[in-house]
Amino acid sequence: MRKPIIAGNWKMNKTVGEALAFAEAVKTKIPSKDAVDSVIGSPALFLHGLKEVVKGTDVQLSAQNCYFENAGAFTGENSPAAIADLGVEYVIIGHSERREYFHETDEDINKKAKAIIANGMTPIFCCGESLETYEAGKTAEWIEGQITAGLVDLTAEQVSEMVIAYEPIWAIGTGKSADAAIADEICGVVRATVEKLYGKSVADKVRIQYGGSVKPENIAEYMAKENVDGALVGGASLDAESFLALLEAVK
Ligand code: G2H
Repeated sequence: MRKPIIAGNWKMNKTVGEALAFAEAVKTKIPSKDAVDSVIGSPALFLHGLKEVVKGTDVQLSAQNCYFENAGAFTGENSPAAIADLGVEYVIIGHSERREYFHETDEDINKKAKAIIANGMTPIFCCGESLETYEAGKTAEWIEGQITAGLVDLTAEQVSEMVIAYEPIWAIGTGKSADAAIADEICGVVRATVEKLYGKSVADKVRIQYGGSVKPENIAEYMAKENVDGALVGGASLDAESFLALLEAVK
């Protein structure tokens, strides 16, 4: 049995005050960690303060990116070692917005995955296809390519502990979600790719999220699918009541 994992991805939203107020509002209301992993994916700026607020509760934290070196002359970047030192559990990598606007490559994402794991955190590794690729019927080969390139040189054990998020780019923030059958099919492609690379026991263990316009009203349809173990949620994770409703729907 794979434990569900719901991760909010706040993207570049909120002020420190708003972030801390959100954490105060949800910290005692979230379901037990035994039932579901509840993760807030916050801008790096707020992680220190957030950790202070949620310490001792079942709220877990994620960064939305990091660099692949732990220290050095890399102006403006965030060190995975420093993020881990805060007690942060996850880092989102390879989100389509990072790939598109910040030109991140599969190779960069692979280096980040290794650095995150080396620092004892869990990567939430994103993959997903454009509308053009989807309409050309090339989604499966695209996803297989992103996963194969992104996981280079990772061990079976490391991959089995990872979270992989499938986010079709055409469903992100558009209000146009891929329906649950499509999400299940492509999350199945993710699992099959992991099986091809690492074997069945790793594929059975790795957790796969669907992301793209997930909200409290539709999350149950996705979670009912065999290959969907959780959700990476943007817009609907920004409001505390909505975040709690997402978690309530899956616990
Ligand atoms: C996809 C998702 C969160 P939203 O980017 O990663 O955002 O739920 O707003 O589509």
